[in-house]
Amino acid sequence: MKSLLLGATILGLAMPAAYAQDKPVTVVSYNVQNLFDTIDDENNPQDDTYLSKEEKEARGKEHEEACESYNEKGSHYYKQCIELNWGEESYSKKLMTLGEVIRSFPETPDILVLPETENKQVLDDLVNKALSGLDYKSVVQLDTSNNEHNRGIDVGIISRLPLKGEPETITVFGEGDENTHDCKPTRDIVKAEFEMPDGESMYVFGVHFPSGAAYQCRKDAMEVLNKERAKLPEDANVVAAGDFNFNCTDVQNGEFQALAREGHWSYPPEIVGCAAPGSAFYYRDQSWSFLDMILVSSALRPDQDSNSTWFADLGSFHTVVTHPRQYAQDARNKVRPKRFDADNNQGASDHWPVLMRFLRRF
Ligand SMILES: [Ca+2]
Ligand SMILES: [Ca+2]
Ligand SMILES: [Ca+2]
Repeated sequence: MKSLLLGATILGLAMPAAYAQDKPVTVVSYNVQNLFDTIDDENNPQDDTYLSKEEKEARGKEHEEACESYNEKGSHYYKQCIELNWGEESYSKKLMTLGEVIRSFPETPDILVLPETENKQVLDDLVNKALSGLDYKSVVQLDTSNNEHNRGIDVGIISRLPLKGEPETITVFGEGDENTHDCKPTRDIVKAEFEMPDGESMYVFGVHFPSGAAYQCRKDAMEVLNKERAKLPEDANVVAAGDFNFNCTDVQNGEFQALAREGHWSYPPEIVGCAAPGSAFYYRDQSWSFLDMILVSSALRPDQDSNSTWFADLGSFHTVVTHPRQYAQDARNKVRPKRFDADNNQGASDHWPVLMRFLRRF
């Protein structure tokens, strides 16, 4: 009798183990701050900023004229176009630093959305050289964004999960297209469908909306995303991740929230305002913003009826700041993201990565 009881107790204790979580699927968005290769893309006048000093000097007047064609003479960007020394050493250091940062995460991402990548080659280099052995088998970088207005940077996605179907890009404001607020072409939205470990589909939109004062264009870009999301079934697993560029004022005045509601997106409770934490820091007004976010469709809410076997742990959303190269500090010892500086090859990016976990429903 005693042994029977004991057996029942052990069984009883063992029960909850059946409910233990499988490994979560982790999504990270990381704006990698101008990940350019060192090769001149003949179709892109603007990648000439990212050449070695040696190459620029050899080109002489021709290079100066190229710089002047897409930068106001005397401006910061003009100066950068003339002076930046983007040689093999800087490129390699940048690549390996990003790899070290990503490897330092307690959990390396299953899906990694990467705004500000020049072309597929830089992502292949990242995966093969800096992230080798981590099993990133899906590399999405369609290199379609307008070069003239955006330096030729695109949003890329790498993943351990297999792709389903062909990824595609959505033009946000087309060249020569009429749009309400005269917005210039911006980075294309990239859309990819991945196969979750149980076979379910997960749609990922990678975004990089207009920054800074282009507030109206940022809102219009979000409307484009909302329209694309509406083309997918209401009960689909959908994630939108990337650099939305909504600054903390856009959040404080409720503009971002209104657009998120319109697109039926849920977002993490950390998205509130201008105090820390955030993924980017504005020195001018000393404020923090989650320019980088991860939004999810209703089907991924744990508190809503859903046929999905997955849900988003919205509370798991946070910055991942795990490597010394990610840190800059001011005189008062306050920390913020440390941008990569080609002069000394220090730093990583002017953004911190953000992470969210996706778990199996009980
Ligand atoms: Ca290039
Ligand atoms: Ca070029
Ligand atoms: Ca490109």
